[in-house]
Amino acid sequence: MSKGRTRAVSEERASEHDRLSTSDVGAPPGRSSGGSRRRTEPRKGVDVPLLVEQAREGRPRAVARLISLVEGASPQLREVMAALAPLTGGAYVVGLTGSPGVGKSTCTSALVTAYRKAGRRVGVLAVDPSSPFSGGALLGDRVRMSEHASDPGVYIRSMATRGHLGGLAWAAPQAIRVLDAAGCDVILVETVGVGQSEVEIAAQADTSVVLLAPGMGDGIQAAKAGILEIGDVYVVNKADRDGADATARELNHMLGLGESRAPGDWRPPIVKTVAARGEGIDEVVEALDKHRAWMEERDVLATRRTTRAAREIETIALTTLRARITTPGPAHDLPALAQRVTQGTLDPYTAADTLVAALTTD
Ligand SMILES: Nc1nc2c(ncn2[C@@H]2O[C@H](COP(=O)(O)OP(=O)(O)O)[C@@H](O)[C@H]2O)c(=O)[nH]1
Ligand SMILES: [Mg+2]
Repeated sequence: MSKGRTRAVSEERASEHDRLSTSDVGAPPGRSSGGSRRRTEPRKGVDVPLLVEQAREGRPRAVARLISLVEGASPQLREVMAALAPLTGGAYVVGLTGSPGVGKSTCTSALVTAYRKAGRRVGVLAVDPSSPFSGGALLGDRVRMSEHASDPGVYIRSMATRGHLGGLAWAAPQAIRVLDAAGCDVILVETVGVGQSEVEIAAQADTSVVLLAPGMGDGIQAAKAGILEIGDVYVVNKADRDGADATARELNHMLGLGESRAPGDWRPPIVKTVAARGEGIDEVVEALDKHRAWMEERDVLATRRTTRAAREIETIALTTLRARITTPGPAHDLPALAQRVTQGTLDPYTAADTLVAALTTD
């Protein structure tokens, strides 16, 4: 970071640093991490319209602050989302999933390079749904993304869920909206870990990329985790290593086993890459473009996005309901109901009916 810049510029620079250095302080809804309070919970009374305007102009600081409002579940979150709504829908969201160490961050970084060469603005969101802490994996991501740290056409942000159930499902789509409104043409969402949460993230992407690498026992893992169903594009990374062809063959075989495709259906391609050297990345971009075109031709994209929005609404509604259930109101009292169930004077189903009825009248 240069010290010789003008104040305005150095502020921008500082915020670019911010977006990297805050990468592991993402708080789940309703919580914040102590040391980063200042950043994750911007002071009250943020001028949302101004912030949104600045984000639209592509100012990294404004983008970073909007995402912080999202992560910190700011009271102004609703205002932010209302202001962003008309500005979204322009970005193409690509999800990258796969086991830790397979090369997601390296591949993401290489994709950023490719998209930047094509003049596209890129947002990167690295999310860690598996761990309550953002440890080594995200730290490594920062190193692998660092070459883009000073590029004003790239926003990079990491989020950890800190073990908060549903936290990621809740926060990630909102962060994607911020990047979308900020004018990103492409948003790359990298998830760490394998499992259900990863599948959920894939549901938020327009196109899902599943990465594998030779010698990681990935084929079996992939089948177990059900990620063979979510890939629109498969990448066998580390093709410089022995066994890449075997992994690709095994994958091809496994994908074929589950085949019940009609003519015209999408057949997920398998692309071999050496992400560390940027090899095969153009082919990945080509596969992503093809998938996008395929979806647009058939209205699949619109359907996917509507499904995504439905899940998003559902998640927000459930989060709201859960909060109301656990906060006693005038007509409902969960602890009191629980006590009656324990005493045997009420059955849990009747108790639940009472609770649900009370929630809608309270
Ligand atoms: N040999 C080889 N190593 C790679 C390749 N791509 C990434 N790596 C290395 O694999 C390690 C994990 O990469 P990373 O991108 O952090 O994986 P992630 O955990 O999936 O994000 C790093 O040391 C990378 O340098 C590749 O194509 N070939
Ligand atoms: Mg990574």
